Amino acid sequence: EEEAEAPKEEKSGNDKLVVGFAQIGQESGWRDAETASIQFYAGQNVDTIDLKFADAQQKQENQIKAIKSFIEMGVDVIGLAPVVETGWDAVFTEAKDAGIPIVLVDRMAKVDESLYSTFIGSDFIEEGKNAAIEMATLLGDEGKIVELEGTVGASAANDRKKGFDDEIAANHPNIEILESQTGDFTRAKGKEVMESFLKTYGSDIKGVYAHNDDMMLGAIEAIKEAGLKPGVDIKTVSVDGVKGIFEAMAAGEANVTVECNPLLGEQFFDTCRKLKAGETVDKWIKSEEGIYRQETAADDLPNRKY
Ligand code: GYE
Repeated sequence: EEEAEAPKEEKSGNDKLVVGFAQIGQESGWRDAETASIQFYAGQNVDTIDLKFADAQQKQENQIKAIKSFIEMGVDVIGLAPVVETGWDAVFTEAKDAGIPIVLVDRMAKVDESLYSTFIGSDFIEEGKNAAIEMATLLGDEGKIVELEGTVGASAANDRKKGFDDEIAANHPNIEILESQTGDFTRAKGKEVMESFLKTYGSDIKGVYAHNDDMMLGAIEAIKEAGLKPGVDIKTVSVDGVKGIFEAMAAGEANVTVECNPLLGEQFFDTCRKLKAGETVDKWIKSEEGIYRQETAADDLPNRKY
C-alpha cells in the first residue's frame, strides 16, 4: 500500500530541476560569457538545479548527439543554442514525443513553432540595421566597405546580414559593400579574411562591418599590419559588446559596437522552472540592448560585465 501512495518520482529520479544544455562551442568571447553565465547560475543553485552541459565544438552533429543523450537521461528541459538554423526537425520531434520542452537560447532554429517552447535572445535583424545606420553616420553616408559574416547558416549571421544589407540598399545608395565573406565568428578567421580583403581592395576600403566583435578584433590586427589605422582610415562597426572591443574603442582603434547580451543564465533557468511547472511562457523572450560608441568607451569599460 505504502508504495502506491508514495509521491511519483521525477522522470530523472531527481527532484531537482534537471536541465540539459547543448552549447555551440567556444568560438568567441561572447560565447564564453554566455557559458559562464549559465554555469555560474547553476553553480549558485546546486540545491535546486542539476545542469548537464555539453560543448559541441561548433558541430551540429555533436549538438544532435547531446540532445539525444539528454532525452535518454529524461531531463526536464533541454536548452539549445543552435549552431545553424536548419536541420533540427527530427531531433526536436524526438524530444517532443518524450515530453521534454526545448528552449532555444541566443540563436533561432527554423522549425515549426510547435517544436520548441520559447526563444530567449536578440533581434538580429534590428542589430544589423542599427549597425548599418552607425556605419552610414561614420562614413558621412558614402564609401566602400567590406563585411565579415558569422558562421554560415547561423541565424545570428543570416539576420545580421539581412538587417545590415537591407538598410544599406534601402537608405544609403552611396555606400557600396565591396565583398562579404564568412569569418566563422572567430578572431583568427576574421583576421585572415580581412587580410585577403586588404590585398584585393587596399585603401579603397573605408569601413568594415563584422557580425561579431571577435572577428573585428582579428580584422583590426590585419588593418594595422597593412599599415593602416583601424578606427580612422577604416571605420569599424561590430556586434556583441565584449570587453576587448571596448578596449579597442578606448584606444581609438574601433568605432562602434552594437550590444548583444550573453548574460542569459538567470532568464534561462527561470524559464526552465516555469516550463517544468507547466506554466506557459512567451514565444520570444527578447533581450534589451544598447549601442556603444568610441566617445564613451573609456567611461563604459569599467561597467562592462563581459
Ligand atoms: O554574437 C557571437 C557568437 O549567437 C548571438 O554567437 C550569438 C553569437 C554572438 O559566437 O559572438
